[in-house]
Amino acid sequence: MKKILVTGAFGQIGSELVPVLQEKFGIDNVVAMGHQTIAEGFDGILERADARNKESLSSIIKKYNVETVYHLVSLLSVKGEIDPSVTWDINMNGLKNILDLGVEHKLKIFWPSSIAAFGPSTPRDNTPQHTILEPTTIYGVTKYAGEGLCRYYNIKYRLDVRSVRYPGIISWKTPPGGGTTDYAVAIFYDGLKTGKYKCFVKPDTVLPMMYIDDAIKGTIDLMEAPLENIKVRNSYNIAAISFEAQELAKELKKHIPHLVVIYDPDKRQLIANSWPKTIDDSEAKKDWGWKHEYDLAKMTRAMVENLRREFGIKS
Ligand code: VAH
Repeated sequence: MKKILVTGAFGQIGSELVPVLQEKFGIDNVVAMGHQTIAEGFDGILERADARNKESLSSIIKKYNVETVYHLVSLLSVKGEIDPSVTWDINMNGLKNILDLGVEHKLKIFWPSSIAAFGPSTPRDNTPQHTILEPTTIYGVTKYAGEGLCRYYNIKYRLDVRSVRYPGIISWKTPPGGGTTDYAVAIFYDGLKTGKYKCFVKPDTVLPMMYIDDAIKGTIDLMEAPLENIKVRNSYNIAAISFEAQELAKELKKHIPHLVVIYDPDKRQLIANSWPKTIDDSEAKKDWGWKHEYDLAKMTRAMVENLRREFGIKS
């Protein structure tokens, strides 16, 4: 059987996508590629490579007769601002390598964009699928540019590359990383471990969010949709739950009554202010049946239950 390659396999999305793909397609049919981050005790086919090295990618694709690639390698919004040239190199040259190899080997490719592709001039409520995209982070610029590159490769070479604009993803397997939306992960980690959390955005900050299980199911559903159903070739809007930071804190307090949240906005507030509050995902619903299952209460319950088990904390 031809194999699936997941690059960025040990990041927030990859750490949860790989086990689901292994379960669905068999552990011997999924190749997990990491670079600097490799999960200890990982069970499966493992390759270490830099997505900026096209030769390394090519040899992996040929070695395993890869047919499908989930290309997840990316520096996120906050870490991406440290050195924009490195962010452009990793996010864009890594993507172009995969697209070029996709044409060469007739691959089917998934690549995540983000609501970070939008900017302060984008309508922030019920953000349309087709609208103004003027991102103000280098991460957002690479997502906007990457969307254009994916659509170009589909038009020019008929490459079957598919994409969604992930909102903030809330998950528990990996600790909060370099993202602006990661306050919504850190509040669970710190809240459960210490009973306190210092939030880096204002209490009334609204951002579109999604529980990881919805993101993973939606990603695989998109990849399994019939080719003729895919009408959007830059990147589909998908949405689940939008809430204020203080609404999340209030929901979490139902599980941790003694939780104390202090709000101390920092420069990440400026990034959050540039992103939408709610997203119109009607085209994804119409074209390939996208729908989410986790609302705020169900997501909060799942995060608390999984992290209590992970940390060995009694309820
Ligand atoms: C970030 N978690 O905060 C990412 C995401 C929509 C934001 O792309 O940078």
